[in-house]
Amino acid sequence: MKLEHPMGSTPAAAALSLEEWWMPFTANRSFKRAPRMLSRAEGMYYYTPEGRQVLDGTAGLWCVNAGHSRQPIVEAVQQQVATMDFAPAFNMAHPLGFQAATTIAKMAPAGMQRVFFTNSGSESADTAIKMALAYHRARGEASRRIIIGRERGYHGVNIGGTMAGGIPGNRKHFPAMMAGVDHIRATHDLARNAFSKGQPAHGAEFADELERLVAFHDASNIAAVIVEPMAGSAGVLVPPTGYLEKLRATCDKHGILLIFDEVITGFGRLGTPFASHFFNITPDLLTCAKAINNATIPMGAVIARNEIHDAIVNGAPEGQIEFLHGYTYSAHPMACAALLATQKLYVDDGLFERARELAPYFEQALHSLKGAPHVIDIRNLGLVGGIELAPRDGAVGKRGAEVHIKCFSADKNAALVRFTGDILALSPPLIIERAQIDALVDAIRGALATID
Ligand code: PXG
Repeated sequence: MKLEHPMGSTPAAAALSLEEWWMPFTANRSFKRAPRMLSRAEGMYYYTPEGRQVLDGTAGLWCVNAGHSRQPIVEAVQQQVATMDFAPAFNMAHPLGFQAATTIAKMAPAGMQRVFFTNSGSESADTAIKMALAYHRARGEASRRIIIGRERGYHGVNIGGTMAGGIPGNRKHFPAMMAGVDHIRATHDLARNAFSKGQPAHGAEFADELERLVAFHDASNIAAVIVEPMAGSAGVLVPPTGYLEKLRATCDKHGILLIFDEVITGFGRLGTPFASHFFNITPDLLTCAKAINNATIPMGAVIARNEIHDAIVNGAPEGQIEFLHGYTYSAHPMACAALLATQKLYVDDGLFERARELAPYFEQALHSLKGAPHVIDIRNLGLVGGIELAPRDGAVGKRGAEVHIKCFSADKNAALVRFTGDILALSPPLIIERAQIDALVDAIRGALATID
């Protein structure tokens, strides 16, 4: 469609046709009746077409960890598009792809130094599932095909991730796309753990469910368990103390691969490169995306234990493609350029350490909302926060949506806050200042005071 505005200007919603863009994960009709638009971003802030400043409480969608439009990343991408816009990665390569993989491998847990590039978290999840199946087949255990996910898990929207995922609404229209999945229960336990700070004390025994499923399906049929070490999308579900250790031990005992989906927790969100470092548990496969390159250009990756790579690659005849999988845009040169600039910025600015140092302040600020209207739980880990509201009678999810809209629309101290049903989620860029943490919490406090 012809642009009716000069390049660089940002038309208000009224000047646009809103019909054609079928928006993702959006209530299209109600959104288009009252659109919320963003047109510029810098550092900790978004700006609307009318020029309102909105504090970014969610790092975009959990992804802009270094803050918006950072100059070193901007310059790296500009330079790359002018130097080489695209290069194929199937039986061809470019140096940036290797540099990007080496950079990620250096920060990955010990023994996980093989990196496969994708373009999103969804693609990373499906790639990891395929790797798990290929690994068992390469070792002569082709019967290991069942994937175990967890209720309330989110692994994106491709077939593997949809089936392994545990959010009922995301699955119900697509039954039986992938046979051979089962799920352990979610770890959320409001009765015992409400208002926990950091990891909740109760619930390690939720991991015992895995033994039940092993007994039911038999280990010889199970390929992998996929979980988010800390579940983000379903409403910030922090793993109880000892839970992940149990999952790891059960997987080890039965030869099952453990996949950590670190699409949200990767790259400093918990104050460490990965959640695997934070919890000191090494998975077999680790999926990531989002903050890998500050969400500048779509990109994701699967980081594999060396042994998994070796079993698949060395197990195939020399000269043949070993893993029949990949994307046109795997290791896209611009995504790699953004990755290298982003990872350098994380180090130069000490952003992971900064997240670690800020976490106690963030925790305290967040928990000051205890006692505010409708708040029934507050959860936090690193620079992630979840605030659970009591649902309104007969209108589950409405309160969460209203807080989101009120925070965004406020004339003063507007803030972008995510909501999943009646759970608010916070995941600010790691550059956030203490005063901005206060402003974010105040924005929510103000919105809570005005809704019924
Ligand atoms: N795994 C996890 C753990 C995720 O959080 C994906 C996979 C899929 O990534 P892509 O790049 O394909 O979208 C995600 C994505 C939210 C929200 O508000 C979370 C995500 C995406 C959009 C919104 O909680 N997570």
